[in-house]
Amino acid sequence: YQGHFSWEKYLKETGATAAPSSCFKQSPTPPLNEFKVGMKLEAQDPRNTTSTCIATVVGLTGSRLRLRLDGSDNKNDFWRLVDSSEIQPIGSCEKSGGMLQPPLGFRLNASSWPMFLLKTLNGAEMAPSRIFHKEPPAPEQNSFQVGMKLEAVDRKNPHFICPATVGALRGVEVLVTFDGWRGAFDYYCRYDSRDIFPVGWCSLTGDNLQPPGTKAVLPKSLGTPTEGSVETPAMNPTPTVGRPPGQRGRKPGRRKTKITGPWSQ
Ligand code: MLY
Repeated sequence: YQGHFSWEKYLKETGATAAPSSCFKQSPTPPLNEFKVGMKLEAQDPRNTTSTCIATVVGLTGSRLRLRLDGSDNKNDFWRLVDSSEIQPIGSCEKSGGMLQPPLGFRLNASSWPMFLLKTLNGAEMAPSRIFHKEPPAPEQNSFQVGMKLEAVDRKNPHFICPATVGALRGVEVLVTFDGWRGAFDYYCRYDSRDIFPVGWCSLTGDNLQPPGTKAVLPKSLGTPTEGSVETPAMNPTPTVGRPPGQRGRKPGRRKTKITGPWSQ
């Protein structure tokens, strides 16, 4: 589901190009999501990655699962692709000689973990191993280029996937900048991160792609040196009347102006 956002129009308007799918550690065709709400599986605890825990599928979105660790609260849900190496069928941990651990912030006394584990698995619907997919291989190197467009998970709001632009490169890392959000949600990640996807991913998985934000970024010539300026000129309406030279730069106070895009369908 794309809402009213059209990549085709947006790429034309911004004069930008989409990062080729060969840049990403993602399957060329998104993996089929056959999980069901309520199914249980094993997952690495995102807050304590050396622990393997029991998780329940509490939601489905495209090729991703919304997971909640059994014995945890509902404030720490996390999202994983169905071909993530961080999830596995129940029994995998024991097979490899490991022991299932309570999640960080287990809501009961640690001594009640063994009994809790028995009860949580008793009569549970366990996700069958055939619906887990093998993690795709990583590309050999970082082949992103500054300015390329992509779809990326907003890590502060990980249920959102949004239009983004490569803002910078730093070795194996990529600066993911969210279009129309003036830097507030940007992050560096490895080029083979599972949180970045080629343009068109959400329309293939049926995931909901957010439209770009509406916060204008001032052109480089008008912004302060620290201000983001990675968006293309087409995105940055230049004021028709400028302030006299010497008084240039950002006016004090919060800029209220919102822009609406020409990229709507
Ligand atoms: N209510 C939040 C959500 C922001 C989401 C930004 N993402 C999509 C880049 C806010 O306005 O801060």
